[in-house]
Amino acid sequence: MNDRTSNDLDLDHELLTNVGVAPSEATPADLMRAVAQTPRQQLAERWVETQAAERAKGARRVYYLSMEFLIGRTLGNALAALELRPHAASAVHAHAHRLEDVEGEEADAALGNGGLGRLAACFLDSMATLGLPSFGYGIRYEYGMFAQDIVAGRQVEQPDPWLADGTPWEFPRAGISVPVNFGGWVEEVDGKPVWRHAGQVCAKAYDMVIPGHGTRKVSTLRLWKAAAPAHIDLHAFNSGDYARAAEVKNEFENISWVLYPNDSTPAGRELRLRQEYFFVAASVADILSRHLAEHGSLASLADKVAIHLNDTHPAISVAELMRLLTDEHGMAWADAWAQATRIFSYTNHTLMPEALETWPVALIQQVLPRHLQIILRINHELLSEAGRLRPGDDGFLRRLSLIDETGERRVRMAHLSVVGSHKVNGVSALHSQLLVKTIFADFAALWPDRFTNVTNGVTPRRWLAQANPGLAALLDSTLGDGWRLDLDRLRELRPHAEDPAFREAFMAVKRANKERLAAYVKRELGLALDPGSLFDVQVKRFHEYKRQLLNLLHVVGRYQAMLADPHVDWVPRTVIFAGKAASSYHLAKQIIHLIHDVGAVINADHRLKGRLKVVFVPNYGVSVAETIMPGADLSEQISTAGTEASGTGNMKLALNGALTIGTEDGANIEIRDQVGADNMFIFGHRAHEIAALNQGGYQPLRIYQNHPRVAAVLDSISGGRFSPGEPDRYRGVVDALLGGGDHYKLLADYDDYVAAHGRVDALYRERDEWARRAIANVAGMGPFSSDRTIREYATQIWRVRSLE
Ligand code: 26V
Repeated sequence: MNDRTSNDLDLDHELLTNVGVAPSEATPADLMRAVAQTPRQQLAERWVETQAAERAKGARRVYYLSMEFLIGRTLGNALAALELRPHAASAVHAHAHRLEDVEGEEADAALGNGGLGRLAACFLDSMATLGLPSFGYGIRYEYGMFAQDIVAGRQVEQPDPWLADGTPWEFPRAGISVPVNFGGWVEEVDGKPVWRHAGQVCAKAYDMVIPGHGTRKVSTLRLWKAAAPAHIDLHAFNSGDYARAAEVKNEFENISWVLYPNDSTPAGRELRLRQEYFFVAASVADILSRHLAEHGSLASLADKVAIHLNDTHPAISVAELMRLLTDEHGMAWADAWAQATRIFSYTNHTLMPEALETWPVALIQQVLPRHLQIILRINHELLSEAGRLRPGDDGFLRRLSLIDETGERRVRMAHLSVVGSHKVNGVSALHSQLLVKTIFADFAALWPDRFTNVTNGVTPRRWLAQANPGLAALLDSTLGDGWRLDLDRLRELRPHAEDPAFREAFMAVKRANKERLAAYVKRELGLALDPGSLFDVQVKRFHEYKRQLLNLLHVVGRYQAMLADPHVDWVPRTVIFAGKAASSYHLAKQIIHLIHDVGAVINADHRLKGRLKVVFVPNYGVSVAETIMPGADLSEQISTAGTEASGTGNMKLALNGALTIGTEDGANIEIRDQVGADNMFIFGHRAHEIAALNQGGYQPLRIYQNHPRVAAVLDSISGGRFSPGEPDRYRGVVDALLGGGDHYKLLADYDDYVAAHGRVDALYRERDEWARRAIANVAGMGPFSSDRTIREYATQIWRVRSLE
């Protein structure tokens, strides 16, 4: 079927009629808006068509509930999906601009913190591409992830007003507005509970159409904006009290103002709980009204609806669905529960105990009194079932309970999610094994079949085709273009690794990408990089468990070794860091500062002859990642074994031809199984060995005392070698290792890590051999397409099928 609109972009017309500027005066930002109009119109048509087809077939749909969607920019992806890119490029050329520059005018939609949010965005791309009837539901934050400035080596957070100039990509659904209630109390009326709420806010729907690639099918990302109910501030306005009217309006609208940037400790704030319930209530109501419109009765709900909980943030939807089915629609509790547990499924994204979400019972009582009653009833039934299985085992019941009774009583959202779901999955093989051995061991004893694994993946459209056009073109000319929709085709690269001409072409692409990255760094930081040096890259959120500090210890150790032996033929290295630290995470911010201080000393030391450089690329996000990933030679995936649930940056880097230096953690293990252990640099203690260290009195001070090289590195940092103006600046950082017990075992893995870097250097000297192994990495990445991941969810968990 052909689009009604022509594929040739009439930019002058769009500029005049949609943007409202004279074509001769259009800025690149104007051009961005003008170019967006054609894909926007085509997406609108495809959306209408997709909805009609799904409705006509009475399709079962999956609803992906997530507080975060880290979308990044949309224009490039939309043009590619709609096959409009050549048309757009020539139209922009006619205006004497480059399409890449015009694309660069779009603000990132950074509605997420990191891995979890980006995974949700990759999943939408795959759901659309596979033609799965699907909706993502989330919050239309006015302000996304904070922008990171670096001032004198320190992180400074700036607001991210990504909607300030509007976005061409949203479709406000004026007719879709859902009232959401808060607070108040519960009354019994004729023996039935009635929630007398104290406040109400309106959820207004804004859709983003998610294009599928190689299909006309699209998916929908429906984001909710909080608004005051229309009646509310009329009185203040009428009486001319605008300040009071604005205040009232703000009290309602603040719910969707800002993404919680806290990736270090769960934000136990009331506003956060309100955000969670706000988007859950609007989404579940929307799902039920669509179901009733299409099928007329709720009896078939579980046959037509799958709801996925992306982490525990939407867990309150279990209680909300029960409330709607029983209180509002009069369904019997047991029938409603049978439906709910067929409908929900849940993904856990971290084992770290401090990251597991709990809410004080008293707060839920205050904000959601009816939901608390429902949670307590679910708990009662859970504990009865468990008590029948293990009579008298109070420890078992206490550990399973939805309520943590130690100290202030709190609701365990992970437990609510497990109890309400028919499937619970981890995000890599190791992570899923550890889940049933640790935090969910008791639930696994109760319901062993509920637990499963679905290893993460990334979309090859954004992370290869779009981010790395050079490699994409080489793959197209070598394998054809089928890899975009069938990443397993990359396997066919293996024989080409033995072809010298292919290796040359591959390395030329890598070189060009390194030059592009170097040019970006030059523009942003004024720092010149040597594209001939080994680009050693660690990009991710800053967390102690991810061990950016271990990387930096290696850098300092190498610096000392180079000064001790300047005549050795050192392999030139550029060590690149990027990532944000949660604003309240002091130690993580200190490490960012230390990276800058170490960089300032090393980059200015002429004795090194430019053979070591340290760079911190500010404001890491989706668009910055698209520039960094293709330019990396070495991918640092060095978390303490057993701590990184999966990682997805590891996949993006390997897919772009970087070799991994990494621990046996998360998906690194499965990547190794696919690309081959010879093509990776694995080091460090394994998860069970780390567990043993934790049991057996690990003593980092011993390592310090017995390893002069470790001591020299730590002493130089704590002694002020990199902060001469404030010699004590990094005492605390080093104390966390030596005095604080080195929780993440940096010192235990240091020697093996340095040895692995020695193997990296040796291989980098053999350019041809490096090329072979880099190609082997790309060739092995087929299984890490999010298309594979989504197929597994669709068949094993959601039981949804493509309409085609
Ligand atoms: C982690 C931690 C770690 C310790 C301190 C407190 C804290 C708070 C939040 C988090 C992140 C939790 C959720 C998350 O983003 N997990 C990430 O999900 C990705 C997608 O599945 C996965 O690739 C990452 O390994 C995982 O960290």
